[in-house]
Amino acid sequence: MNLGNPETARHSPAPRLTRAQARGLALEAGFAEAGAAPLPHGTDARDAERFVQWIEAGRAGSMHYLERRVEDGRLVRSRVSVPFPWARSVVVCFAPYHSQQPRSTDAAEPGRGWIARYAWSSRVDAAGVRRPSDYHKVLLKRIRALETRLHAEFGEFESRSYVDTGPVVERSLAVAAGLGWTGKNTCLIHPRLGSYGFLAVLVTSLALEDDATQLAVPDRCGSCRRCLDACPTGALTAPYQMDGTRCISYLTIEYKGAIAPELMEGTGRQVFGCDICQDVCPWNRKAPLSADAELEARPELVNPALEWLAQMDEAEFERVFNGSPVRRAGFAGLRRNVAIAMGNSRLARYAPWLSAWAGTADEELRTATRWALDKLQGS
Ligand code: B12
Ligand code: SF4
Ligand code: SF4
Repeated sequence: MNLGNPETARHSPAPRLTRAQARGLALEAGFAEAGAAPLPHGTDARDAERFVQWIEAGRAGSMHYLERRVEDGRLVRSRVSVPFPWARSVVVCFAPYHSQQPRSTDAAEPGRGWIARYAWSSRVDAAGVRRPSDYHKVLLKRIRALETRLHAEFGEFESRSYVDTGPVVERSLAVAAGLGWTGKNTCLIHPRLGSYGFLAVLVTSLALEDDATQLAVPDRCGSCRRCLDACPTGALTAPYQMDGTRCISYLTIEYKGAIAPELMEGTGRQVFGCDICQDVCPWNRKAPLSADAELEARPELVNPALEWLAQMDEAEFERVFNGSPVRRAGFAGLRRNVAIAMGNSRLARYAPWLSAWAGTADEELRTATRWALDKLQGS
């Protein structure tokens, strides 16, 4: 292409991104898989409708950032074109975090809590010390490297890179980009890599070459219902439908406040996030283990003893979880979750911990503690 000759430049069509090119550069940037979709994509209107219904049914609970609207009333996240009218394509990348450690659904000693697998991540630094890592930071670096690479290739164009926190429904874009299908547990399942994986998206104003290599991945859940049957709080209200306000992941990470008794019961031993509907999924049995050196499991976070978490003061919490996704729950939130897990353990040895917390001014901890003490007394 001769961009040096103004005549030629005026008449040659704008360069287009191809799927193969996007995928190749994403893999070079450190992702395990990637796909791309033109925007608006083929199911844009359907997905927008689903998102609107989800929000209007109150499924987002206290996650008010999901409910933001523009002046004309449209939900910001309903379509990529709402926040980014210039968007013409999206590259969606997948980074697996599957590891050899046990599942939350495997038998464990009583008195062990559960921290979601995605939050175990760590890496060994230059001095040989293992440090907590957070996928947001790790993958943002990679998706920005991809963005820089595309700018080197195509010059000036509009672009935005996100990992989790952007105003887009990443799983919807991942399906459109051909990365997998939406499972009945609402997770994006890659046919080879399973669902233990993070998504990162790059929205661009580049046109995508219509190269016809895109094949939608068919829904392979079939007649399976394991996730629906295993969800302890009834958060999966129907296949592909999640009530966020009942999900243990929401309750233990996002929700600040006192949790309803029946949901505390269902929370079981999960003290941060929840893996149950993925741990029972047959597509994660076949998935290869992740070899990502920046997302390696920290052994101490696998089946942690509730005593270890309970004895932490704020300084220790910071020391253990600074740089880790677990920090998002906050010290007070994690302690509330530990109190609930202690109640669900029915182990009388936790009564002194719970009694010591019962008089706290913190309402969320007080409610959880009193409920847990009742459980221990009833056991
Ligand atoms: C809010 C949020 C949550 C909420 C709500 C989850 C939910 N199901 O909506 C809570 C706190 C509960 C949560 C939990 C978890 N989350 Co979260 N979360 C998000 C966030 C920020 C927004 C999701 C959203 O917009 N939800 C609204 C609904 C409508 O959108 P959705 O479920 O994502 O969309 C799909 C389905 O709803 C489906 N759909 C809707 N109706 C119907 C009907 C039919 C018939 C069909 C087929 C499909 C369908 O269409 C969409 C895609 O195709 C995204 C990041 C992002 N910016 O997108 C991460 C994200 C979805 N979370 C992620 C992760 C890792 C988790 C947890 C595994 C963490 C954990 N271990 O605790 C759990 C998984 C729980 C689960 N079963 O989904 C990953 C998911 C990766 C994957 N492989 O799917 C994301 C993409 C973050 C990331 N960048 O990696 N999360
Ligand atoms: S993450 Fe846990 S609580 Fe949430 S839908 Fe899955 S099994 Fe249910
Ligand atoms: S457990 Fe079964 S129904 Fe649920 S997501 Fe996996 S394959 Fe689909």
